[in-house]
Amino acid sequence: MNEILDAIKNVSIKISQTIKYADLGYSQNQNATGDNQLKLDVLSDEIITTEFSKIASIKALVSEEKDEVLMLNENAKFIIAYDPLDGSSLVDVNFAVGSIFGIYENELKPECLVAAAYSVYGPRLELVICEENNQAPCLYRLDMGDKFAKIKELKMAEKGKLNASGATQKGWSKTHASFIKSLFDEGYRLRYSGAMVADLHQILLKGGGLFSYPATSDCVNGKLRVLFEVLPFAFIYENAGGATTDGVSNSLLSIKVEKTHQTTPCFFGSRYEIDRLKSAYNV
Ligand code: AHM
Ligand code: MG
Repeated sequence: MNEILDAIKNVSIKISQTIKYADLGYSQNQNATGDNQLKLDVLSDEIITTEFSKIASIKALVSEEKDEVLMLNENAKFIIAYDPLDGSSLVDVNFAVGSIFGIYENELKPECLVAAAYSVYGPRLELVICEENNQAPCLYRLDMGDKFAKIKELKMAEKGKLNASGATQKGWSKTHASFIKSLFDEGYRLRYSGAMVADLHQILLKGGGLFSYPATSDCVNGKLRVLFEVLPFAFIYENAGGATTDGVSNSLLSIKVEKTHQTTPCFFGSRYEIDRLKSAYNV
């Protein structure tokens, strides 16, 4: 596992350098869910594939930017599912973006998730790692010597003040729209950049609030991907004392994974907001 976490540190530094200095623009390809792949998405995916291919304990890689599972070592135990560059369309406006990693043992299902991490490419390079279940995630920051220094353990408060509500409002259900309005009526402040990593990082570091990406009339299963985006963050939030749901079940970590690029409605937050959302959604 340490080898994998070291590799995540290395690729985060390399991707951060690539974002700073590489040429921007669209590549000719589309990924499995039909998005235009930015060159930076492809470069980031290549950086991660190259680095992880050196590690004997990794069985396979599953990437948001690859249509198929990439088998590395048939008899090894870890499968890594990752989004190499989440929020990549925001690089051209110089917003913070990130990479997300879920480390699964033997099978791609939530019960097999053994660690999760994400890096944030913002004014600083930060990394959050949750090394195992029932352990608080830890915040690291790149120091002047290009080493990740441990900053602190992350614990969420019971209730926050931020409300990050994603997706096109005209496609929201009445239930969702009135719930989000009720949070604003209660005094919550809007914070939404459009990069999941940056938005969830803000809520986690500020102690609490709600991030939502609901089902909409045109995307009934939401937009965010279960294996690469949703489960790693659910693991981190719940281990930080927060809570999650898909609007139907008690936790995002009880989702049944049926296909690699599956999406789901998702809600992450501190306990108070998720409890309120569950009662609004009749969970
Ligand atoms: P991406 O993986 O193609 O970058 O898409 C995922 C991003 C998330 O980072 C973000 O939360 C969401 O898409 C924003 O979508 P919207 O603009 O519909 O709110
Ligand atoms: Mg993404």
